[in-house]
Amino acid sequence: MADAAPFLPHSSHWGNFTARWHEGRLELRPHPGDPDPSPILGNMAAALRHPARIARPMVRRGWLERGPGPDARRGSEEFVPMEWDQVLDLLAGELRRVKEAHGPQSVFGGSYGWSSAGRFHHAQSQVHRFLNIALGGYVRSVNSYSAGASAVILPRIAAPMEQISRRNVTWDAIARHTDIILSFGGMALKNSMVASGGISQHVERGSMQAACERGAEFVLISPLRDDLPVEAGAEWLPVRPNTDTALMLALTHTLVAAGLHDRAFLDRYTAGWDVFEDYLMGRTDGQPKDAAWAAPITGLTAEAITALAHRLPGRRSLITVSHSLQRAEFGEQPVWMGMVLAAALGQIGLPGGGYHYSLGALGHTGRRMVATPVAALNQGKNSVREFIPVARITDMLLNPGGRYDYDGKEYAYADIKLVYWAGGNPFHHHQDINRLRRGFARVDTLIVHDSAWTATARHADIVLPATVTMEREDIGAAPTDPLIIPMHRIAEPYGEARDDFAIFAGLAERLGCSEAFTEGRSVREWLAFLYESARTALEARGLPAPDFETLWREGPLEIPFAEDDGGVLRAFREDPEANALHTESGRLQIFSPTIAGFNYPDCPGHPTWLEPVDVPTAEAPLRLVANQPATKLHSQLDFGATSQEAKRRGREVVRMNPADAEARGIADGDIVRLFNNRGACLAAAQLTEAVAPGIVNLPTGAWYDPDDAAAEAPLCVHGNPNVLTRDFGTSRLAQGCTGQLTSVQVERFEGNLPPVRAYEPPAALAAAAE
Ligand SMILES: Nc1nc2c(c(=O)[nH]1)N[C@H]1C(S)=C(S)[C@@H](COP(=O)(O)OP(=O)(O)OC[C@H]3O[C@@H](n4cnc5c(=O)[nH]c(N)nc54)[C@H](O)[C@@H]3O)O[C@H]1N2
Ligand SMILES: Nc1nc2c(c(=O)[nH]1)N[C@H]1C(S)=C(S)[C@@H](COP(=O)(O)OP(=O)(O)OC[C@H]3O[C@@H](n4cnc5c(=O)[nH]c(N)nc54)[C@H](O)[C@@H]3O)O[C@H]1N2
Ligand SMILES: [Mo]
Repeated sequence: MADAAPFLPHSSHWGNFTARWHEGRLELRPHPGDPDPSPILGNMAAALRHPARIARPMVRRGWLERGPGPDARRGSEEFVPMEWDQVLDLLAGELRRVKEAHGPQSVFGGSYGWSSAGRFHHAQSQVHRFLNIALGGYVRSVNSYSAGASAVILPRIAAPMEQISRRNVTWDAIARHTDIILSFGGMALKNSMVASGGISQHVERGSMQAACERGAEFVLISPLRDDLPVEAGAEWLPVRPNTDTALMLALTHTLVAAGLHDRAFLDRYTAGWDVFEDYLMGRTDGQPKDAAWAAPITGLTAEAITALAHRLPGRRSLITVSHSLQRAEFGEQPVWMGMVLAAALGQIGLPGGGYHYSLGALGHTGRRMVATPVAALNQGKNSVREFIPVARITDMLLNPGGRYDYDGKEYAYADIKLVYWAGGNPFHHHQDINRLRRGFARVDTLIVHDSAWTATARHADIVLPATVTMEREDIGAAPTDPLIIPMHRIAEPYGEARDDFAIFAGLAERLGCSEAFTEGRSVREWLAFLYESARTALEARGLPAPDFETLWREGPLEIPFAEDDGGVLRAFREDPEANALHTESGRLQIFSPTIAGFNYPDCPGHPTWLEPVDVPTAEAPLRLVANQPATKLHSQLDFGATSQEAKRRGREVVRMNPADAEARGIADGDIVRLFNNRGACLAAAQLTEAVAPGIVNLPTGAWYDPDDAAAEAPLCVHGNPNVLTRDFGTSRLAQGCTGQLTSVQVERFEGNLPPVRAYEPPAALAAAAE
């Protein structure tokens, strides 16, 4: 290789960059305008040639020999390599069989997952489009693992989640106006590193520092001290997990008892305060929700709660509630109660004040929107009515025809024969993985596209190797980022990997719908087509609007932000009649007659303290916080350098308080076993005072690596906390994921340490391929 290739622009969910593949190595430079680039970029190099990559199409031998059907051997049988033409014929035949015999309502195509940043090769959009066109539809999933409860409760009590989470208080306004920020669940910088579709500037650290230097006070309410960066200068109140609702009630009670709540705001902008106040003050149940009541529940002192309440009124206060609080039993409650506390303080809709759900969870929040977003791929029309709230997947697979409640109605689970997944990793993201495995054993056929041998790929019947983002051309854009990125190809595809689009185009051809699927466009032509909507919008506003060829040649295009208008809450505050909210009263809903009318004991008509079922017991005395990993996005590129450097002896790190470790004879660096009655996993212990006593913190993301030979129930030897979490909905209202918290015991692991095999291609594969 004589001339070095040029650095070309590309993008990832954790940041824009330029890169080149040079002498067998990836050279990568973060976007030069990014004040705080993410270390997750360090995982990118491994993406290209790691042995965990899937090199060719593979079919599970048992499925080939015995045909489609329920099979508990999924995940432990060997694979047979196949040529592309052969495997596409086989798969097209299976899709035809299932469609004819059982109809599209027997195909689950929810395919939840983050996949990659490019807007065209967005795997989930590709699967949905393909299934709609080729089969007429599929059983879909609604809402997300991120915000299952809020997506349902927020529109009923305030506004659609996107409005509250993305078009609300900005970091600029916080740096300038906010006096005190009560951050429930924190705003860890590890989280805001990530933004779907890409991000060019990580502004959170600088904004928090600017606010702090101006004199803003940050109060962190969280079991982990590092849920706010040192730059925020926060005071830490280590609340007991899943008791925030009780704390918020007590703060509100203290305000009301002292006459410090904003009655004028409540009268003008809210509905149902009176009903709620009867509950708050104990007039309905004889129990005032005061600080003395909340102290033993939350693990804080009554004095600390009262003192905090008195710091709030008369100042520009901001209440932030993280996604994590609602990824737990009764997750609707803290989201709702956080809004009510903010309403009682009367700052909602003012610059830098009020209520923000999920601020800092992603690099999308606290920003302005861009004026002209790039179009998304049209997914076509789905004729199938059946759906599930996304985290009910195992329930559906195990109980065809079973009834479930959701948002005021009753539904039945579809009878699923075929599951199609591309761009997600349910063996990472779903709770109680050992149960999920039993669910997947029930279907006829599981099809997975991925670039690497994740546990999901290992459990599939047909595995198709997908390119990684740097192996293809795409267009990067997010509605909260000012750059449109022409994403150039950095390296040739690994092995025989193909783009998801190319795989679906090959299947569409075999199923007689090639033209409908591709619309006769090449990849380049699709990119130009998606970009065109943004270009014409720019042109209409008299802004620079280069054509696609120019964008492709000249690199990232900066487009202007829309003004910071404070979103719907500001508009509502300014004129509550003209800008009424789309809630049942047109106002902020403190008591909801509609929700009360559903008669759900797990989600009553106003925010309520409900005692969680999953609390520590003698057998499982510690609370596990299974939060997002700092060194990767979910399970993606777990084999990358940044992720690997943070592991110890190849295992994910579980952090715990030194007192809890000492009581168990655990030293820093020891391999420990975390267990409860659902499962067990190994991890490496790290002792730190940043974790409150009684808490252990094992983030998600380590690839599930079951030692099926283990004497007891399967043991994940690598540290995936989802073998421990409980597969149960937030409530009958939203049925959201509750994976953030559970109860466990931890002990030193004695005996022979089983090796981590998570990144080795399936063991029998090599033999079969020889
Ligand atoms: N216990 C617990 N569990 C949780 C959470 C928690 O807090 N606690 N958080 C939940 C949340 S918020 C979320 S969003 C989920 C995330 O869960 P997922 O989105 O499923 O996680 P990822 O690891 O990002 O999975 C993406 C997969 O897509 C693959 N991929 C990437 N690009 C492409 C592509 O172009 N084509 C194809 N075919 N594949 C591609 C990657 O290799 C990877 O395997 O996890 C949830 N799970
Ligand atoms: N680096 C990185 N960033 C990410 C992701 C990733 O995988 N990696 N995933 C992205 C995605 S998809 C999403 S949805 C967001 C998720 O955003 P979040 O759900 O907010 O993120 P988590 O890290 O799961 O949780 C944040 C913190 O909440 C605290 N917490 C947990 N339970 C409680 C509780 O009951 N009370 C209180 N007060 N605090 C509690 C924990 O200490 C935890 O560190 O993150 C995004 N950002
Ligand atoms: Mo998420």
